[in-house]
Amino acid sequence: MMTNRYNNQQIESFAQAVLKDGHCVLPNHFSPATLNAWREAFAPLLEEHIEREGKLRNRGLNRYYVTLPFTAPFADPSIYEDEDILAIAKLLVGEDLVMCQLATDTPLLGSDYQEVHRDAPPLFPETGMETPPFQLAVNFPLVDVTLENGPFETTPGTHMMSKEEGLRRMELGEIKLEPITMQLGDVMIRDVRGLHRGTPNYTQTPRPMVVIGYSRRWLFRPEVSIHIPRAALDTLSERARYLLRFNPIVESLEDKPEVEVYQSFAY
Ligand SMILES: O=C(O)CCC(=O)C(=O)O
Repeated sequence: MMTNRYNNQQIESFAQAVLKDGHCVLPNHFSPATLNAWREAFAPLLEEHIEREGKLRNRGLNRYYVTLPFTAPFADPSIYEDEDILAIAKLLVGEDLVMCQLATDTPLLGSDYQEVHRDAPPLFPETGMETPPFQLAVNFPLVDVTLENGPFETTPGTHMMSKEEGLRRMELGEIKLEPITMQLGDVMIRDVRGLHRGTPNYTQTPRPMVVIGYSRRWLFRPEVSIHIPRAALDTLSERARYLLRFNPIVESLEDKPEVEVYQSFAY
């Protein structure tokens, strides 16, 4: 039985931090043993990915976006149905939220600074105005993230301004990129509109960062989806089936696109 670590007031203040700054971090939230098992299972997936489509280099040199298969160890309700994370996410993107993405971002030795970007366009670009949140990334690393192995860098408050305005204020020095170092087990919840970038990994060890996407029920991002094996459906909780309700059901996880669909990622 999954339980909350945080009380309502604490949940509310995490949600408030995301609304104000664009992100919050839940320290030591997931079990390192679980994440170590993910890291081991992920290593061959990364290798296959690099062999298959490494030449596309769409995330920058030596940096890869890899979708995780919805199977063990990654199809883990203790992670994607975490009570605290769902409670915070519901305050931000609604009680009827959906889970729409299960993937990883991994810089390796030889990676570089990315262009500063957001992960979603504004809903109403012609107004120049931002809205309440509609898409969240729940990020957690599969190793400790230090200043040496490519910390994610983000900027407070830029999710509520246009990209142009955010870049202008960065240029003026009013807003600065902040590296987010993390321990294995820490979880970041962020509004994907915040201006951010990946940074170089100067070490020999890959730095996988998982991304679970939760969004408003009406948002469709054709770039991402989770293929749910039909045989797994009966094993899911009612809540999991609800969270995953708009994802494609497949007969086999082998029936997947030749290359990652999510190639164009920066807005
Ligand atoms: O992995 C990271 O630290 C950031 C990657 C990123 O922002 C992206 O590829 O969109």
